[in-house]
Amino acid sequence: MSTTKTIHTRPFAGQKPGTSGLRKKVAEFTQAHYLENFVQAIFNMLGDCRGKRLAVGGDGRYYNRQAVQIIARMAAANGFGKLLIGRDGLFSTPAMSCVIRKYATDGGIILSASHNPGGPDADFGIKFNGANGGPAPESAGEAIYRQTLSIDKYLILDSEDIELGRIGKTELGGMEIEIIDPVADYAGLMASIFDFDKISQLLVNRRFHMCFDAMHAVTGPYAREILEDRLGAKPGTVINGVPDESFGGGHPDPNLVQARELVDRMNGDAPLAFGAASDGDGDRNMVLGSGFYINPCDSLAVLAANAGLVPGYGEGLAGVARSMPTSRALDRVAQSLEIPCYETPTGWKFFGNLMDAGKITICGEESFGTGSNHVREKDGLWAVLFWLNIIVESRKPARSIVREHWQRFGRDYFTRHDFEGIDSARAAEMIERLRERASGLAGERAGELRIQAADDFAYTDPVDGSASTGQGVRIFFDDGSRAVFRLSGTGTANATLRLYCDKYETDPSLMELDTQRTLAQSLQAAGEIAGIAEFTGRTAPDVIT
Ligand code: VG1
Ligand code: CO
Repeated sequence: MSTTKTIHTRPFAGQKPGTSGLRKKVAEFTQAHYLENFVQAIFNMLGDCRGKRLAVGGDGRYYNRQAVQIIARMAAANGFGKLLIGRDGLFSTPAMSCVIRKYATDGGIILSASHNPGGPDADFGIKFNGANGGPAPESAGEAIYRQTLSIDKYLILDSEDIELGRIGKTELGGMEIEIIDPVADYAGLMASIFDFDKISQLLVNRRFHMCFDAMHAVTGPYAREILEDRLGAKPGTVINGVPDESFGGGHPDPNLVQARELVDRMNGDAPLAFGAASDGDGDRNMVLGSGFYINPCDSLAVLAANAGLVPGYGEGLAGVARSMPTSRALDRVAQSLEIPCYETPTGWKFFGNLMDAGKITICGEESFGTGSNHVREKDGLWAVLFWLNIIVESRKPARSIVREHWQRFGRDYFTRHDFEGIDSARAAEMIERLRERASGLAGERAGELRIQAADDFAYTDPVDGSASTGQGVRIFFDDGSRAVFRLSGTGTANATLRLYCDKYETDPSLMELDTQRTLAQSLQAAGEIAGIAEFTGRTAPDVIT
């Protein structure tokens, strides 16, 4: 017999969700009561949980399975009616969004710290998605945080672990548990959007070789089933496809630095036509053409411009959206399609309302995240399939598609410079000082450039009117370039400063320039205005994307 226990607890400081849920070191998460407090705070925020239905799963990192067991016991004790769990405790973030929507659960809990490294000495994370399948909006995040500040007890069942490896239904303390295949529903959704027959013809073609790097994270089983099993891509197309608790010791961050193996293969003896990588929880993607890096801002714009080639978007796009630091390449596509383009703060939680209200169909971020209203999350594999569908319909390689896009719309050169592991107090001081000065910067000279306008980005949700302030300082220069400063909200130690920079070019003969050189002057000016060297002690960024 299992019995419900009431455990007395005390609040932990700092359980405030960031850009994408709560992320901390594993050592912090595994302290007695730490995870439990946060989970109970989610349940308290939801109110009366009796009879409610919840989906649970994660990216397979260290502590994923234990966390699923704890959540199951707590859900049963709190009176939930049903729990849907991905087999082995797995769900990619987009698949979770798909499952919440398909089975109309009251929400879902995703165990992931996305691209942050995994393992006993690395990071863990937890995020709550609502009934629409999307990340909890800021107001819900605030409500959860308030609960964590006053929590004094949580409910948990005293019971054996449940079997996570076998598909089927069981019961725990009166709550139904159903273990489901984490891939099937998602794969079915992809098949309903894209032309699988045509993509399959491309992938079985002896001359078209591609590689998908799952980076030892959750996308492996998804990519294998969809690309290799359903679409017939050659065995071995998916590399690093078995989820590992510490992601093979790497950072599952799809960029040129972390996805080294993919990059090497792209440039190897047998050149590949197309390459892609996804992050820890499968919501972000990097796509590469043959010898050609595709900037995520351009990728987003290309998807929007070519959506008409994909069956799922044949009826056209209602509108599009991008996060503020993302380049304005998307805006140019929207203008030509005569559809609205929304500019939101960083993080997927701001897109959900726009999608629910039918205002946008496709959206994305500069950080390798793109998605559409098929779910309420960014979706890495979806973007890869989208690209393949465009390639097969246009009969052009990825590289030509991007080049032709630039010729038609002009090119937005874009880069992001990350200064990692910097002192949190100094970083906050730097941003604070920029904020205070922003409104007075217009007209000032900075190196060779003059500042045309500057502000501290604020956003009012056009659907529910909620306001979000302090979302990044923007500086617009008189040569049409733009610099943006903000601090990362996904790290677990110290601070990371992100400096984003873009510049629009319309001269057809200037479409193939070096990005860093093209943006050097603006980056230099931005660095001087903010005093990056002075505040961070750094003269160069740690990561450039
Ligand atoms: C980063 C990215 C942001 C993305 C977020 C979550 O946030 O910049 O665009 O939405 O990660 O992505 P920040 O606050 O560190 O800049 V994921 O794939 O970690 O869920
Ligand atoms: Co992610």
